Amino acid sequence: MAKIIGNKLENIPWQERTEKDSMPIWRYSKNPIINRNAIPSSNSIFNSAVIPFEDGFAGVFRCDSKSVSMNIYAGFSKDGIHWDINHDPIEFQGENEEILRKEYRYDPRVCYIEDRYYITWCNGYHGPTIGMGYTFDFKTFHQTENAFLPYNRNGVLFPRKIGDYYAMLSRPSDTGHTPFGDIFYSQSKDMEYWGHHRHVMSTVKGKSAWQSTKIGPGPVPIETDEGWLLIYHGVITTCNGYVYRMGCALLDLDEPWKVKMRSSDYILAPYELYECVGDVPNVVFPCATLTDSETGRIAIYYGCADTVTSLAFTTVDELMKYMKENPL
Ligand code: BMA
Repeated sequence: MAKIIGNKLENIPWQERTEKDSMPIWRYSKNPIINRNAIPSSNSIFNSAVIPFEDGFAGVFRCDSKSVSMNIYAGFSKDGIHWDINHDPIEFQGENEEILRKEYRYDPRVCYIEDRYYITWCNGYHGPTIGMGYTFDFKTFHQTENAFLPYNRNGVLFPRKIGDYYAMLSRPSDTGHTPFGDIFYSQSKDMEYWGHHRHVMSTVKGKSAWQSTKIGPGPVPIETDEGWLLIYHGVITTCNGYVYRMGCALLDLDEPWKVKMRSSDYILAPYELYECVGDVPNVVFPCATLTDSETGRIAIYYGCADTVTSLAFTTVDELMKYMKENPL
């Protein structure tokens, strides 16, 4: 039995699996938990990140507006299911006007490291790159330098230093809808300059075609005594466009660019109507998890069809067993 290394979270949102649920991940019965019009200006709210905060939860949400511009908004919840999202986007403070200039912001991740909540997102700076900032209270937000040159998406921090370095996964890309993409690992002494890049994993043709076009890291990796559990998205190109599914892998604890296990079968795919129908059909896109080290429970937050936000559940044992039974 693998153990999650981390905090207990007694109030983790949770629902037991039912007899109907045959996959390693099962959906919350009242999905979606956030509808497209949850704030007055929004066209869609999806691909968003949550984290334990005070006696409840906080989050950073991707809300695309009715003019279809992409921005990120703070939100709060007592139970992780019902959310109050601010009606105004996050305004960052910072040293550098050049960096604060906003083109677009989307697909945020939130990671608590040492004393603060770091936010990474896909940031428009002459094309997409990884924007970075932090907050202590989800009220005042500070923006720091972009982590990489354009073009890059899906910057996901590890929740602690590994060796002497802070660590981040990302997926180098292009300016458009990127028909390629592998996951890479980068290291930093100071959270500003990133280097010592390592390749982590590639797409798979043939045998595991759901991840044949591109793959990208999803939520902040979950530390276990057997390795870092990584939930990621995998994409195939079909005659009707891209289809986004979810997979999982186990990365080495000390050298996370080394993949110890990876499942050949996906762990979640667009089956339900709210995952198949929306602004971009057939997309499930995970950006955050909550975990409870006591029970091994994992709650996954994921965007559906680029329109709404949903919740699904699993445990560390389910995912480990699935990877062992369906190895790549
Ligand atoms: C990716 C990103 C995601 C989105 C996905 C499917 O390139 O833009 O935000 O969910 O495409 O449209």
